Amino acid sequence: MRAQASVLHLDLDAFFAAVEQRDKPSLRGKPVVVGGVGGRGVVATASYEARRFGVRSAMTTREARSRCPHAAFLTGRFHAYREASAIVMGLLREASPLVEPLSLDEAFVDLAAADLPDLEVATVSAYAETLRARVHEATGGLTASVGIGTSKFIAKVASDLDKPDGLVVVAPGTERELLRPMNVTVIPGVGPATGERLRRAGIVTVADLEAVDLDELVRLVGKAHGAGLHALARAQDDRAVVADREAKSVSSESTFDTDLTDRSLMEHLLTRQAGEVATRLSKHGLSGRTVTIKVRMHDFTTLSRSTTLPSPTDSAPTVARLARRLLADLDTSGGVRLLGVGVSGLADWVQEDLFGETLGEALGEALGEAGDGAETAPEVELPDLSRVRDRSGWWPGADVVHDELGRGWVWGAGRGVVTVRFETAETPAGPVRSFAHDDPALHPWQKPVEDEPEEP
Ligand code: TTP
Ligand code: MG
Repeated sequence: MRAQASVLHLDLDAFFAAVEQRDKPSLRGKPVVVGGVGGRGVVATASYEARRFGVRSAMTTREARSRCPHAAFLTGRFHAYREASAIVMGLLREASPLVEPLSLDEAFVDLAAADLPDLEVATVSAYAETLRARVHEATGGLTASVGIGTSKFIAKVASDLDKPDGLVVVAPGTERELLRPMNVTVIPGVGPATGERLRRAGIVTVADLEAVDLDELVRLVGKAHGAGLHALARAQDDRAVVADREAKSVSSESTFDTDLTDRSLMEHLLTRQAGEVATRLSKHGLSGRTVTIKVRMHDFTTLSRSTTLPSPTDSAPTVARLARRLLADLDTSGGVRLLGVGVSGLADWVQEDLFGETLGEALGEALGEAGDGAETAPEVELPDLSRVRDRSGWWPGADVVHDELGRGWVWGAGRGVVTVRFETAETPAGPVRSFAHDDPALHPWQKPVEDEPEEP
């Protein structure tokens, strides 16, 4: 714990839903649910208007529909979320060289490394308000909640206290007071299982937890966990803000605004991504031992699978082969919305020349294949991804463009008819028109593909 409140945590409000409301003026101020809209889909997030009806992240879309039938149910547009995220992270990096992103919409910022005259509560508060205003302006209207405190733990707790569009600075010395009445689940690492174990022992609040001595805690939740809980219950947290976590891995991923089901296409995409990753690795003179794939399913569950090699590689065929092997173990029959390949466990050297053959053999064994090292990409024609649509062809929320009427989004589709609302972030709420689903004047609109940012 620091002497001054110099750790800032920023988290965008109802992130995906807020981006949708920004880009779809008719939905501003209305309940919006983003997630898998199919029969087995789950909610990724809901606007605060929808949360009033009890809609929550990870709830089934079916349940969300029954709680808030009049909400707009939209499938995600990840290109727009990534773009907004990049703008926000860029602003934070201007504020301080020490920025640690945790996900697309949240990050820690070390204000001790920022250019501030001092770290008094008044100074950091004013700074945070400026930052929030900048985020609002640069993203075209997204709001962020910010917490500031003497540690990561406190900053993160604080950013949640006055959500949405809030700022809470926890003055040094008031941390324990703040935590005491809170439920133990506020502590990082206390999930439902640990929370339940503690509850059975009569420990519900942080104050209850504080009263338990270390030995007893270790008995309750185990040694590693017990020590951590004992410290965090007393607001003791010395974790540093670590910048440039993305430098610890190199990855490439693509999101498809619709579900991919063709296995050979997925393999082809992984192979291509492996090639990109390998190129970047060798460009920077890096290699890595762990190959990871990331797969987001049709219902927004995201899985990752990884495998570790005996020695580092920067070889495209090797990464590709491992990636495809990892995919082979996953059931993707429901459809896939995102695929990615990453290499981590980086070293600044490659062993290939000296041990190339040995490595090839080791790999072959690891893969249960002959270690001949020869690699051929599967023979598939790569379709134009802008043409890959789901079964109905048009999914709710998708960006479209009409030859005469311009840009809009799919409001609904079915029975051969697609209904579009013609509006964008820059227009007022626009008119609604329906078309035959194969109307030649109506096209999917996609942002031109850019280089994917590297993943933390
Ligand atoms: P969160 O920051 O947890 O949620 P949020 O920004 O929607 O709402 P708030 O912070 O105001 O409470 O997550 C950020 C985004 O991550 C969210 O908009 C959607 C996505 N997400 C999922 O896809 N699945 C999930 O289960 C969660 C929690 C989030
Ligand atoms: Mg958020």
